[in-house]
This record gives sequence, C-alpha cells and structure tokens, in this order.
Amino acid sequence: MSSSVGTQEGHAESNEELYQRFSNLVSSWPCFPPALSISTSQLYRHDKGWHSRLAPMVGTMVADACFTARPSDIVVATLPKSGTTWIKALLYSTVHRREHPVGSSDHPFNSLGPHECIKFFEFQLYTENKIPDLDELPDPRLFATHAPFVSLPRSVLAAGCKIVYVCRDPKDTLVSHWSFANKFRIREGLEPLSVEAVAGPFCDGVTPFGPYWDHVLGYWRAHLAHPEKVLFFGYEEMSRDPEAHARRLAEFVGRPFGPEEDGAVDAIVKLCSFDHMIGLQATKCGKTDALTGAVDNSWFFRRGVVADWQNNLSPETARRIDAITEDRFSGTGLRWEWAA
Ligand code: PPS
Repeated sequence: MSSSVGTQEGHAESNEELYQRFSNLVSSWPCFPPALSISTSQLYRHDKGWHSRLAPMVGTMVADACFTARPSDIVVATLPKSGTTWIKALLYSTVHRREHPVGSSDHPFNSLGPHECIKFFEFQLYTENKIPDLDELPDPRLFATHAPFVSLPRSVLAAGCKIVYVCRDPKDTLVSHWSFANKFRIREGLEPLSVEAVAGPFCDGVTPFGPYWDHVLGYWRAHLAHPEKVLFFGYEEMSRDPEAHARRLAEFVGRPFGPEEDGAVDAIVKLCSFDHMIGLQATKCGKTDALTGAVDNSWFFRRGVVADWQNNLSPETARRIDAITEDRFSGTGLRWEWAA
C-alpha cells in the first residue's frame, strides 16, 4: 500500500494530505442536510453536478487521481439499488467459472458476498486515507463504482477498460434505496423516513450519485459512442431473460460460453438468482466492510422483483417520476418501457 503520491510540483504528498485536500475541496461545494435527502448524512454537490456524502465523493476523487487501470480491467458501474449485487455476482462467476465451477465446494460465494468479490473504488478501496496496491491482482481485475461517467477514474477511460452498466426503473430504485436507507436510520436510532418524504429530493436530483437521469444518460451515451467498451443492461430486461443477458455479458468480457459448456449458463444464472443467493450462508450471516461500517450482506437482498414501487409509491409520485423520465430520456434512443 502506497503512503505518498507524487505531485506536479515534485514534492511527495502523503495520503493523508491528498485525502485532506479533496475533503477541503468537497467541503467548499454546496451541501444538503440529511433532512433534504435519503441520506443519513449531508450530501455535497460535486462540481460536475452529482451528489454524494463526503467520504465516497473524496474516494471517487482519490481513485481518479491514483488508480492505474489496465486495458483488461472490467468495471461495474451502477446507481445504488439498480442491480449492482446481481451483476457483480454474474460477472464474477462468469469470469472465474473455470477455476471456480458452479457447485464446487470451495466456490467463493459460499463464504463471500458479491461486494467482497468485486469491490467498490469509493466505498472499499479508496477509503480512510488508503491508496491500495492493486498491482498484484491477477488479470482480469474486476472493480465497481457508483460514480457517474463524468467522474470515472481517468485511467479507466484512457486504458479502454470495459464497463458494465445496469440501470433500473427509477421508481424501483427509489423504493429500494429508501428501504435500505431506513435500515441505517434504524441502526443509528433515527426515525425511518416515509418514501414520499424522500421522493421529492429524488426528483430534484439530490440523491446519492444522482441525479438519477444524468447518471443513466452519461453511461447510455458512452454505450452509444463505444458499444464495444460499455455494455448497457436494464434490470427489468435481465429479470425477463437472465440467460440471454448472462450470455451477452460473457461475450462482452471476452469469455463466451462454448458449445462444450453444456448447462453452464443455466448454472450461473441459477447460482446468481435472488432466490438462491438470499439463502446462502454468506448472505444470511456475512458482512461487507464499507465506509458505512460493516453492512449485513442480507441488506443487499430485499424482494428482487420488478415494479414493487406499485406497493409503495402514490400514483402522483409515480406519475411525477415518469414525467421527468419521459422528458429526460425522450429522443435519446433509450427505451424505458417500465414507464408505460
Ligand atoms: S447496492 O447497495 O447499490 O449494491 O444495491 P443493488 O444491488 O444495486 O440493489 C439492491 C436491489 O437489487 C436486488 N437484488 C437482486 N435482484 C435480482 N437478483 C439478484 N440476485 C439480486 N440481488 C439483489 C435487491 O433485492 C434490491 O432490490 P429491492 O427492490 O430492494 O428488492
């Protein structure tokens, strides 16, 4: 692990100084108290227009400054509560299917959650004044981020890494995030929030790594410009046909399923399915260390269905979100059939 970073002026800046410099910068940007968002702590607005708590925003900036990508790296990019855990599971088990066949007694998923198999830059790697040494990791290295496209580590783009993006109906993303955030609130002794209370800030874009619509469009445009580098999936389409998506994912990362791999796609889809993963010991008893403290792996699994928003959002709120989505996505070529 490195403890200092070279600067253009030539003097070595310690990790602490680097993190402090970015913390000072973020602290000078507009901030929104927790009462005005889904978050339990205040959100800052990055000068590139997105929001986050201080530490993950600083981690994103440190990753931008310090991460050295290799062309073979693969980066999962998502908004929180869009299908991150699922796509991490699919990607990891697909890439490592030869050394870790599905069903093997020592398969990593027997002891580790997907978030420990593929770590976030800003929540797990570039945190607490650390600059991790990632050189020893074997190719292909797998990473994840919630950062918007405009704030990806610059070396990810320069190296031409492959990026796997998943988006989800904003109404389900909101409901899932609201439920997740309330778990933290209850753990911290705070009153849970009503979903309607957080829907307003969500629509205003004041949500972690949002505005939702900017995040999706950033990666959608990157996908249109470079489809061979940016894969773009929708949670709803994955739910409808997980096998086709597992195949497309495998092809995209250069590991297509061959004719001799009888039943392999089906096995991976079943391994990564909500119903299977929620029953794993690693889900029931495991935890993932992140900036927010150790999080029970079970918190990443709730219902795992499409359109659960219908059980939680008022028709007015749903219409408001759909109207923004239609306004922002029309003419972009992005199909958002969930908004019908
Ligand atoms: S996080 O915290 O950003 O990583 O959360 P994320 O994984 O993006 O979103 C959590 C929601 O995804 C559901 N989930 C799944 N759906 C289908 N298949 C699998 N394997 C799976 N794993 C997690 C999870 O239940 C959350 O959605 P909701 O609607 O809250 O159930």
